Amino acid sequence: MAQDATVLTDLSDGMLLVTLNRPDKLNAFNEDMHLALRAAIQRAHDEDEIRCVLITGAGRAFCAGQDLGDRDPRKMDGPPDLGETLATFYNPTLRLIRSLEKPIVVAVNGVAAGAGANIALACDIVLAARSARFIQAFSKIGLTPDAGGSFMLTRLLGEARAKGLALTGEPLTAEQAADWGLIWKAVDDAALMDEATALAHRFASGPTRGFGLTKQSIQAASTNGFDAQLDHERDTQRMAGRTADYAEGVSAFLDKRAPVFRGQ
Ligand code: LHQ
Repeated sequence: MAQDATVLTDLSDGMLLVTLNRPDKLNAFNEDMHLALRAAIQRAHDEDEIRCVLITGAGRAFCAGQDLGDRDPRKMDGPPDLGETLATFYNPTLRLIRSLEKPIVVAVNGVAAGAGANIALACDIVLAARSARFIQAFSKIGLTPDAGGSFMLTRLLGEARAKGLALTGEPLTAEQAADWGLIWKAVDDAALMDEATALAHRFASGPTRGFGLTKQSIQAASTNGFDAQLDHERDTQRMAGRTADYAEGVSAFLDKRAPVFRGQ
């Protein structure tokens, strides 16, 4: 593992730990970090051995969004095409996160701003240190929520709170984020990594295919109507019922023993 890499990865017992690693810039995204994060998530798609991903940030921040030093308008010939930046760098990674058929846990260890906040919110289980803050920083620089933020905020919080956060750019505490249902849990700072790691390891030894189908099903419910979602449940349960882990889960229950899931 190269210590100067913009993203550090470490695979242990089926859990891929992914650490955003530009602490001097509060882990803001430059092009290299974009590509390295994408490669890490792609690896989780490709390798059966990986059964859960845990993402966190090095140093005192989780991620401050786009590196604005790379976007200095005074050093550009004309107005930038930020749509192109999203299409090239952010959106493919967000699609990989949402389509990964394995749980992604995020340990938000400090401030999460702009696209940094929204990438965390696109993952499956968000734990945040009590000292962490979520900031929709876009309005402060004349931009609009991206990296899936307009979707996630509105789905998770409703229009009033989504607009409040996006238009004011005011920081939201981890506690408030949990109370509002934006994240799973606020955790004492000192306990964050232990708790997140224990949860990620638990997922890494769970019924991986069932987890993947659960993730798909809940995401589909954001856009499906009731009838379409019943059909979706029928199809995903059919697939889950054909997995070896389902057979193991029921057998273990009937045998009154702990199941041993193999992710198959
Ligand atoms: C940074 C950054 C940063 C560079 C802190 N960049 N250096 C998509 C499409 C294309 C373009 C535009 O963007 C997007 C999506 C987006 O993400 S837009 C939103 C971009 N992010 C922001 O606007 C957040 C900017 N940062 C902040 O507001 C503050 O730094 C926060 C509130 C995150 C933290 O505040 P503090 O704890 O007071 O830390 P600090 O401001 O002192 O920052 C520490 C260092 O990190 C500092 O560098 P220095 O050399 O002075 O120590 C900052 O310049 C650097 N840094 N964020 N995004």
